[in-house]
Amino acid sequence: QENVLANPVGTTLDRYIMRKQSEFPFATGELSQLLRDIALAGKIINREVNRAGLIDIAGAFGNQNIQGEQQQKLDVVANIRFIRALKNGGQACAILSEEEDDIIYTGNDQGKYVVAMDPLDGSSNIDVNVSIGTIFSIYRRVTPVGTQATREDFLQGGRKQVAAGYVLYGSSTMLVYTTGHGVAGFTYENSLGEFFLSHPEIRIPQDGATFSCNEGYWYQYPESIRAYLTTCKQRGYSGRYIGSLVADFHRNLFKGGIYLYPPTEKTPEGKLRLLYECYPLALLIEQAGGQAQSGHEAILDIEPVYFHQRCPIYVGSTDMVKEVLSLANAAH
Ligand code: AHM
Ligand code: MG
Repeated sequence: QENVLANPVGTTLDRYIMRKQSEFPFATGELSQLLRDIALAGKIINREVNRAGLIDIAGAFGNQNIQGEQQQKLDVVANIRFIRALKNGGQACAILSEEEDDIIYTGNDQGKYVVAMDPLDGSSNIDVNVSIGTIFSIYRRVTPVGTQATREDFLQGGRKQVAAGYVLYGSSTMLVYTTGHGVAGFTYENSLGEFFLSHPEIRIPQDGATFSCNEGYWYQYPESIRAYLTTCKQRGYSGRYIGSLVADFHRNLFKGGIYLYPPTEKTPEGKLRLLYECYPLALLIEQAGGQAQSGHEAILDIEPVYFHQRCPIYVGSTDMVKEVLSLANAAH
């Protein structure tokens, strides 16, 4: 494990990605390049997020006024920026976004990868200066290089992800990602415009004392979930719910805890989307030593059927996820 403090200059994300790539002598560097493109998209979205409060001030965006984009909502802007970065990068042949119904073609049919993403998650927090995030999930395409990507490329299933991660726009901006060999976290240094390795090998505590869910739905939750939450309260656990998935997930990843979005009467499949919310976070949590379950199976084992599919999710510290599942199973 790298001693970050011993190296005052620090390891930039670019250098880290390059060093990791050299561990795979047969790798062509295309995935590395794609990860760098995603980091660039993160920086660009970070800039937009940082000046979100200025959005209604005439002239604040200078030249961009003529593009008219300053009138758009920030999640739409993030979607545009992200797609543009991947188009310019050339490694992704197609994108699936929460913001759009169908596949977005980048025009790079030679690209070997497809990316599913939620460009700006936490819509209820965007306008009120509360942490929000970008989530991404990467697959190697199954269709031949040089042809147009198809649904199959995106519907491979969570275990086929070759990389996944998120950018959290919080008190600091952080990028956290995995390529299936552990989880690393990088913190953005604004004045240098670089992500620096700050958390080389992230492991989630085995157990925790924090639960994160929207308790406003209490009377819609299944009995077994209410029983679990009651147990948490009897033990004096903390309730923490930001309402931004990335931020809630990130806190629990570092401190231990569980995030729950159970089925409710109104949303029997839960609310969160399988392809660009649940799969990527499930890969991250498994790589960090935690668990992500739907109530019936591991999230990564869920068969994907359609793009904007939803699923219930219980994700976080292994012991907590196991306990909620044992109560749910006992109820059946
Ligand atoms: P969004 O994609 O419209 O932003 O919805 C996803 C968000 C998550 O970030 C968050 O965890 C959840 O929805 C909150 O939902 P609720 O308001 O029902 O608790
Ligand atoms: Mg979302």
